[in-house]
Amino acid sequence: MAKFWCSLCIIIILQPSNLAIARREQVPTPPLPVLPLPTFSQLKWQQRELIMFLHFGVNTFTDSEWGTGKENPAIFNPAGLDAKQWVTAAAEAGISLMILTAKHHDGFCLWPSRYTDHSVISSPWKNGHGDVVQEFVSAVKAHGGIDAGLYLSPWDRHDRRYGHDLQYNEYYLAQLQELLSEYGSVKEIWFDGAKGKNAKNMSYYFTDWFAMVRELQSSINIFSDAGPDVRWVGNERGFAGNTSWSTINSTSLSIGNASIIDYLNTGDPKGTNWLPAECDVSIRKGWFWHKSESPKKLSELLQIYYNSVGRNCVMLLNVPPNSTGVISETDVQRLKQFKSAIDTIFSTNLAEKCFIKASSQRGGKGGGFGPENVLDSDHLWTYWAPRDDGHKKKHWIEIRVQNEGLRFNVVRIQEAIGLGQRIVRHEILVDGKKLVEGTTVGYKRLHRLEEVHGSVVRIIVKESRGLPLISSIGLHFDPYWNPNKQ
Ligand code: FUL
Repeated sequence: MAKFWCSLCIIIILQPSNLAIARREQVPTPPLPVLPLPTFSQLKWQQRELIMFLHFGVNTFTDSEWGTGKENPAIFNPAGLDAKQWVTAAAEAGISLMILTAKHHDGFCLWPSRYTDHSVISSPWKNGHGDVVQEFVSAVKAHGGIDAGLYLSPWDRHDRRYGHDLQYNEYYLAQLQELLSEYGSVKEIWFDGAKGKNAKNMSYYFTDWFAMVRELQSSINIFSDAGPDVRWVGNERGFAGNTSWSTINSTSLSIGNASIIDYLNTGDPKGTNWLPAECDVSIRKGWFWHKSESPKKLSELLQIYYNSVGRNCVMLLNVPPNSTGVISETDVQRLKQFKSAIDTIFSTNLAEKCFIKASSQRGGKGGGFGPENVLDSDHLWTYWAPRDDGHKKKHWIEIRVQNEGLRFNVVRIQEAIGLGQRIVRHEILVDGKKLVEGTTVGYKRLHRLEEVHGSVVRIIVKESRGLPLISSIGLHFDPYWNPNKQ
């Protein structure tokens, strides 16, 4: 009998915690990912949205774009070089990563490399004691919140080792080691596939280069036409494809191959590699500063933004320092306008004051995957997930305003890409009328429309890889957009 009472006591004591465990087992879990997934560094990169490119070197002083390699280092003398001013301009534009051309095709090195005299050492700037890369990384570090990236051109028109596979690859690797071990943390390295038609034959040992980069920098992203972390978008206008997958098959890619530009531009829903595209474009016509050029109009920059960031990519905007060594005031002003325009458009989300409803939700009400998640400030890890009912293909989410209607001309949709890029096709209906037939969404999709007045906006996912997971939705008004004037 004593045994019986004892067992009963134990059962009574254990029961509440058993219950708690049982209850916890009922909390809906996140769905399985759809592979491939981004790495931690690729996710960070994607969230930057805007990166600054800085083309600077001997071309800045010769009014040219591709130096011959025969430039006399004596021409390099940016008497007022002020890397802090570059960083301030970037910070004011909301940019968190800046990439400097440490060496362009002309072979002139902006740092005092041990392996060549064709560098700042032989220039009159600071009597040959200057180091632009050092000034750049120090300014970035001093500012805080901004990261440094470097561009090291594989094609080198100056160095005599170019064209001799072993010697040049060793030279290039030696320079990579200098740049990636002596200047602190580097978050992106740019391997440019460009090479002139009559350039010497040369095989680059990319496998060795990439392995060395990974060894020296733990959280770096490697850019080249073909990745391995970030791919080229296939043009220098800053435009991603209307369909834009972060996934692609790396085995179909190679560096400097003109026949793959369309594939690079759109990516591949069947791709087994996560390799998102970066859209490089210059604020001016040229990549280097030229006295005769001026920055693009605000409307052009905004169009590029919509076609890059708004198409699941990152915009890499080149802002070239001038021959004094600073970013020209015209460009600084244009960057400020650009930032202020983006803030004006996106700081108000008209959907926030609306009711939100969805076709279904994973785990039911209170399960953590409701449609209200698309209106919070997290654009990655809180999301709406529909119920997994196997056969049902069309999932939708709806924004509804009760009294006065909505007036907007931009729809923003974001997927929870941490669990894979999924949406293949979607539609947007306003008050029952179809206004958009779209394809991919990805990290961010922006649709610019003619001004819309309405009260019910429904986003229908027509096709997706697995369940669609939407992390954010915005309805915005862009006062700079005039569809009839573009
Ligand atoms: C190209 C280069 O040839 C241009 O000069 C510039 O650096 C651009 C970003 O990449 O391939």
